[in-house]
Amino acid sequence: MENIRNFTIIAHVDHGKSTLADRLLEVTGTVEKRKMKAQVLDSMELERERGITIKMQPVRMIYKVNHSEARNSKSEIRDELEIQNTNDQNKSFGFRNSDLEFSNSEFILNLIDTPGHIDFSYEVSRALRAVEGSILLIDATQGVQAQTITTLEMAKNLNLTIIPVVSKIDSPLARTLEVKKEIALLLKCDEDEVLGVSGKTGEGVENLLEEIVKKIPSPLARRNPDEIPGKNQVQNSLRSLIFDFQYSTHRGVEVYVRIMSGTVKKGDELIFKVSGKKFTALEVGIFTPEEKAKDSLSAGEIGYIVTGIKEPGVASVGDTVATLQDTLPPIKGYLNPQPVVWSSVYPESQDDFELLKQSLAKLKLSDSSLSFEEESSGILGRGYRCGFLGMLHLEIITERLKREFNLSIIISSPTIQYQVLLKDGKTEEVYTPSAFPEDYKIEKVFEPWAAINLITPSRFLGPLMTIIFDHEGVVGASENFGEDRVSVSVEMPLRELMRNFFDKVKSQTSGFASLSYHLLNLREAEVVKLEILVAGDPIPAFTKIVSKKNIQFEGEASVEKLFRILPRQMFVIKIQAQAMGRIISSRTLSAFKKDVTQHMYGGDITRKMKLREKQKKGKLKMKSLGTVNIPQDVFLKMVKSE
Ligand SMILES: Nc1nc2c(ncn2[C@@H]2O[C@H](COP(=O)(O)OP(=O)(O)OP(=O)(O)O)[C@@H](O)[C@H]2O)c(=O)[nH]1
Ligand SMILES: [Mg+2]
Repeated sequence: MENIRNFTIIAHVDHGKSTLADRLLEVTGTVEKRKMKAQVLDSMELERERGITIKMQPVRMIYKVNHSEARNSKSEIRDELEIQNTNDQNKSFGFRNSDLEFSNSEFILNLIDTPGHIDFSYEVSRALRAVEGSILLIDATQGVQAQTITTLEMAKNLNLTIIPVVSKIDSPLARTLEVKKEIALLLKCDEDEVLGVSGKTGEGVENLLEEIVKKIPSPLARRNPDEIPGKNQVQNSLRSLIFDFQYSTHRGVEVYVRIMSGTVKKGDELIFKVSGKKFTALEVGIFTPEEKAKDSLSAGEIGYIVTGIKEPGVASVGDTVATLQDTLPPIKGYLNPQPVVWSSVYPESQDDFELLKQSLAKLKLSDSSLSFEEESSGILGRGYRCGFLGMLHLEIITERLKREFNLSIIISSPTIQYQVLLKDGKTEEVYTPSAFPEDYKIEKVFEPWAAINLITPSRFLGPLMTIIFDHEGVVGASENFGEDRVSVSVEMPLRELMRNFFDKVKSQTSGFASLSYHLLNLREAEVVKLEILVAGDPIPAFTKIVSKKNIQFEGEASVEKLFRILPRQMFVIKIQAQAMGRIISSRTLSAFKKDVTQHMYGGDITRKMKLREKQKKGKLKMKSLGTVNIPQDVFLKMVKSE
C-alpha cells in the first residue's frame, strides 16, 4: 500500500485540469499514443462537444522512478515523512516510521480528474473523499479565481495534502511569477513551493510526478482516523466507500470505490451497509481509464465493483460496501446535495411516460445529484418535478434525456423553492410556479439568498455594480487581490442569481471575472405568480415567479418572446400575461395555414411527399394543447432566458 498515491486535480473551470491529465497519462505511458486525444478523460459526447468536464473520471497510472532518481527520492521521501510523523495527529493513530519502507521504485498513481464548473462541485467533493492529496491548478493567464478558492477550502477541510501548480506556463499571456506569488499568499507558503507546468508542451510534468510521489502521503497515512485502513478496526475485512457509480444495461450498477480496508475479489458476497442490499461481486477492476478487470482490489486502491443490480434506488454514493460479516457502522457518507433550481419535465407524448421514468432512474445512476418526483399537470399530463444544481446542470440533463434516451420532452420554466406563509396561518413549500398561491391568499413569502464571492479586475467594478444592483444584490466587503484585482462579497436572492447573473458578469468582463456562491438563510421576498395565457388558457409550463417590481417588464418580455417563436395557428389567438388577477400584456397572433411544403415552389414532388410523410409520422409532431399547437422547441426556448 505504501507505493500508492491517490490524488485529484482541482481548479477553477478551464484552468487546464483535463489537459494536464493528458500529459500525466502520456508520460506514464498509460494511454497509447494512437489513442491519445485532447482531454482524453472527457469521454462523454457532451463533454467533448462543449469542451468541459461534467463527470469526475478516475484513472490509474504506473509511474516508474528511474534508478538514480529513485535512490535520491527515496531518502527524500523518508525525510519528508519523518517530518510528517512529528505531527501529533499522525501519532495519535499509531503512524510508525517502519510502515514507510520504500522497497519499490514503482508507484501506483490513482488520479481523479474533476469538473471545474460550479454546478458540478458535488463531483469534486465526492472525489476528494477518495484521495489523500490534490493538485491545485491555477491558470497562469488568469490567476486565482473564485472556484480555486472554493475547491481549495474543500480539500483543506478534508486535511488533504495540497500541491499548488501554475498551469499554461507556455502561453504568451502567462504571468507565471505573479500568479505564483498570488498562490503563495493564498496558501501561506513559499513561492518556490509552487510548481509550473504546461499541459500543452509537457514542461514541468516529470517534475510534478516526482512531487506527487514525494509529497502526497500513501493511503497508510490517511489522516481521518475513521478511515484508516486496518488501523482502528477489530477486523480487517473489506470496507469501501462508494464515491461514484454508473449503470450499464448488461452489468447493472457498477460502483466506483475507494477500498478503506481488506480486499475484494470476484465472487465475494457483499452488502451495501446503508441500503442493506446484498449482492455478489461479478467483477472487480481498475480504470485505465477504460475498465480493466483485476483479480482483486485491496486497501488503499481505487477501482470498481460490478454488482449486477438492475433495480434503481439500492446503490447510492456515500454508502459503504462491506462483507456480510462486517459489524462496524458504515463509513461516513456524503450529504445529499441541495437542488438549487427546479423544473418540470414532461414527455411530449404521454405514451413516453414510462420511458421518461426509466430514463430518469438510469440517469440518476450516473449522476447522483439529480433528484425527481412524479407530478401531474392538467394539460401536460404526467411528468416529473426535477431538482438541479444549477442552470448548466439543468441544460445537461435535458440534453442527455434527448440524446441518450431519444426522448421528446417539454420542460417548464425553472424556479427556486419558496416558503409561503398563507393568510390562514398555513405554510407551504412551493417549487412549482403553477402551484404558487394567488396573491390575495399570501401573508408573506420567503426565499433563499446566496452569498457570492466575485473576483474581478478592478476596472470592471463600476459596470459590475450596475448588474449587481439590477439583480437586487447587496454589496459587502471587498478586498484587493493579486495584480489589480478585487474580491467582492455580494448577497443576492437566489432567484436573481439564477436569472442569468453568471452570464451577464462573464460578458460584461469578457470572461475575466469569476464567481462562486453558497446558500444563505431564507429572507422575505416580494414576488408574485406570472401566468402566460395562450388563447385564454394559462400554460403551466410558462408560469414563473417574478419580483413584484419587475412584473410589467417580465410580463411584456414573455409575451413578446412567445409571440416571436410560436408558430401561427389556423385561427387568430391571443398571447397574454396575467398577474395579480389582471392582464398586464397582450398580443394577437394572426392566423396562418401551416403546410410544411409551402416553401417549395413547384419541382420535386417526391421530396414534397417525403416531407408530408415525415410530418405525418410525427417528426414535426406538435403537442396539442386544447386547440393550440405548441411545439416542444417553443418550451425549450422559453426556458432559456436571454
Ligand atoms: N496554452 C495552453 N493552453 C492550455 C493548457 N492547458 C489547457 N489549455 C487550454 O485551456 C482550455 C481548457 O482546458 P481543459 O483541460 O479542458 O480545462 P479543464 O480545467 O479540464 O476544464 P473543466 O474540466 O471544464 O473545468 C482548452 O482550450 C485547452 O486547450 C496549457 O498548458 N497551455
Ligand atoms: Mg476538465
